[in-house]
Amino acid sequence: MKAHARYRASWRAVLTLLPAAVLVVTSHAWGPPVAAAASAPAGADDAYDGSDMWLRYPPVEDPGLRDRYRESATSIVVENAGQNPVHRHTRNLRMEPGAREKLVATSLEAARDELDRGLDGLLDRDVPVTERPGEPVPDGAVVVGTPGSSPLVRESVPAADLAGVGEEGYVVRSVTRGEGGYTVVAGNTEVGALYGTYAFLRLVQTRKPVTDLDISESPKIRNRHLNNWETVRLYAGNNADGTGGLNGENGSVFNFAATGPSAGRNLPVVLDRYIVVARALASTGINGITVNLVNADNVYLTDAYIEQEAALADALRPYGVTIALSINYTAPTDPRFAPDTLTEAQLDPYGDAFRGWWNRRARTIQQAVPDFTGFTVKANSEGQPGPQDFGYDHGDGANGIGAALEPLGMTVYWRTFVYDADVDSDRLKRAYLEFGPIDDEVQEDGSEGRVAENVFLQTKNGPLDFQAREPVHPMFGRMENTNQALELQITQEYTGQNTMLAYLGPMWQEVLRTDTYATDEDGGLLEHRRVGDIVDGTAQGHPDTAIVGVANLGNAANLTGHHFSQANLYAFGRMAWDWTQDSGRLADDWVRMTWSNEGPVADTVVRMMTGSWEALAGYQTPLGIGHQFAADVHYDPYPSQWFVRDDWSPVYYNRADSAGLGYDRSPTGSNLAAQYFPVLRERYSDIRTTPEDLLMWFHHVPWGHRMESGRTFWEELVGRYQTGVQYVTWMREAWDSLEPSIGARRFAEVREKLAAHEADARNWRDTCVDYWREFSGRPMPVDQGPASASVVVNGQEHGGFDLSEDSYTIPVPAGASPEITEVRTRDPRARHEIVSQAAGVPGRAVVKVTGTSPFGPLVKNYVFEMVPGTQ
Ligand code: BDP
Repeated sequence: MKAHARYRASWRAVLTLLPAAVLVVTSHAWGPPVAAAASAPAGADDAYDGSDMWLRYPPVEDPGLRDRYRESATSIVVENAGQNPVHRHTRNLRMEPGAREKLVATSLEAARDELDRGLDGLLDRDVPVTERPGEPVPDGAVVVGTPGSSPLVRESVPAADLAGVGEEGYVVRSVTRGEGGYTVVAGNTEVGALYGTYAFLRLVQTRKPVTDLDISESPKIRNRHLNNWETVRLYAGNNADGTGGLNGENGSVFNFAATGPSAGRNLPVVLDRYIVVARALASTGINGITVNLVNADNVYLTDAYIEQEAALADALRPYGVTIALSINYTAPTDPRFAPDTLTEAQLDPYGDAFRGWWNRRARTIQQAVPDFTGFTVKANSEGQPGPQDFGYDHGDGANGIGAALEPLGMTVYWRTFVYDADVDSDRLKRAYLEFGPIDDEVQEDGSEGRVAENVFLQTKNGPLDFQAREPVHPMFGRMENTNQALELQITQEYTGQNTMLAYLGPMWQEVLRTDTYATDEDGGLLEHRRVGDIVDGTAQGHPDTAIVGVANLGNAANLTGHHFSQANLYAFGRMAWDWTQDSGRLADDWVRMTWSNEGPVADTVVRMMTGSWEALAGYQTPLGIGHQFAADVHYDPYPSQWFVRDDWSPVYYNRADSAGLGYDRSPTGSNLAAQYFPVLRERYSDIRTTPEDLLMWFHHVPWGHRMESGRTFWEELVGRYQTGVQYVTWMREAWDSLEPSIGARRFAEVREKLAAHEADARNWRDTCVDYWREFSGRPMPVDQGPASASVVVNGQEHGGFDLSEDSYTIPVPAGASPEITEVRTRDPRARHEIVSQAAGVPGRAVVKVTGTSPFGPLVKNYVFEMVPGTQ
């Protein structure tokens, strides 16, 4: 017992070292940006480019803490690591010349190598790896395996304990033995053990205790997938404009057809970055990826490409990541498959020809990729062909392909992103109007719902299209008889692309925790009915479950374009595993793994992240106004634009007129509200009960409408734009304060982005507010908001400032002093600092006011031009 007691005692010491910030992400009194820490962390590597994502493993800085970790990780024991080689189709699978990464043959090898790399780095010493530790296992060993691979695991973790964590779960446990002890990381499968390994490493990466562990984890959702849109909406390509194209590559993370200097870098050659991606996905529990764009090119179904896909699948397989493909509904007519092609007349989803063709193609794929997941289908959407072109509906089409895949154990992910203008004048109602009746349909056997068991309907979180904030899609919970997959967008198409720092964890948390108020057949409220409960199957008892993220991976050095976009991939993966996790906690983990474990530094970066999405929603699309983006590119504002079709146009969504702003979807308007369950239906139908953040999704809000703050809608609206920008100013300044603690390259890259971010946020504010003003006819609100202040010069108070302005003029009488003698903040909690006084008249003074908003700190830098004049 002695040694173990010693561990415990030392851990008490560790705990006192751990900053309380680990747990208090949301409960801060917002302070000024922290003063830079005295010593740069070991991770502050000036040349580092972000290419290891959150799996970099720089040494634990504190020597005392490092020593204690060393005692808890003296050696790595993975018995029979090579025992179960995963399937490998590609004989000549090989890494690129000069690769840093390497191919492994089993998931236990992946686990062993990750532990080796991770502990060597974190503990700053060579931690020995052994297959056969001898008896007894050394104190401090970390033992990884399954009951099948490892007698030690079998001895250490009772079968009943492991039984509870299922196929992909894990147990991480400290085993006390005599005076010492060791740690066991166990899964029922090798992939489960791999997930447990990452969980163990994460404890060290985030400086948590690793003694007295007793962790049991299993995923809440079975299929945790990415959709890879290759080069579309990709902001992580490695050339200057972010779209790729450098060195013959097209910007995509995976090379199938690179040319020129990169011609030798196509699959089956495996690039380092694929393995980094595989490790990163496994570290969060993502277990599948649809390789190609939803607007699918049939080339991915050709034999030559299948060979390449098989190579990719081979490389990813040890990491528990399977592949799938997006398909085009009319692929059978493509001459590239000659002589095995169909005519259009044969595209009857009930016909043997159609089903047979898809079955043959899928079987061909399965021969090369035995764990191939299935197909993602975008049909009758945005110009893609589908069953409706041939007289059938979505249910017929989905079931036709489903039937072809069923004997192969594969699944169809049929997307519900459809908005046929003939269905309803309100785009947001269309998907449910098309899919709802298919779900309600009574079948010959008396059951309800036509969609087959091996088909998921894959639905975006909101009814429009990945806006920064939307109400949840009304289909969640209302498709009782159909498997539903939730689709989230990780790539930041509408959330700042690769310029704006926007951490989307809080948005997904809001979505997943939204109460749908779903009811049972008798109208009683379901016990579990949040969106997450629907998606994980507990609400309505669906056995198969799925969540899908549209990925942000490209060929940029840091893989995601903006360094902080890595956090979105990370948070998606962790939430896909367990959607109840707190987004602030996940941000904290990611920051510690990626940037720094110094308390104040980590804390500042976490604070920058946690409010960033709410700020973005504020300066882009506040109070529930949807889609004000310039057509197509979806980055800049263009509220006055009418573009090709109504439902792609900002004016269609904003409905600006002299009465007010917003789209009436209450019973007096399109009545989208009626598509929700009764409680939400009522709530959204009434402007007085609609949450303000969703106000303009459901109502045409009068300019003078009284808001909760007491302000008019117009004042509140302008205030939202302003506080959004003020948060970005705070973020930019907070980042500047971290310079001594962050490696030079990444620091500079983020700084440059934050400068552009602030300028673009201002552009959003000014473009939108100027346009709305034409309709509201109301004066600009002055001196409102948490960062409002007035100043006293020469005994006179000057206020009435429009917070959208950059500078203000103060007249100073001849002979009087231009000195600011007092600053009066409107909000008593706000702090101020006179940054500089005017040296004379004319002259310039600067006052910084730091205020507080519900989502974080705000900074307004008032620039005063002192000019000659009378007061
Ligand atoms: C929209 C994108 C478009 C995608 C579409 C989709 O602008 O490029 O193809 O979603 O989800 O957001 O299919």
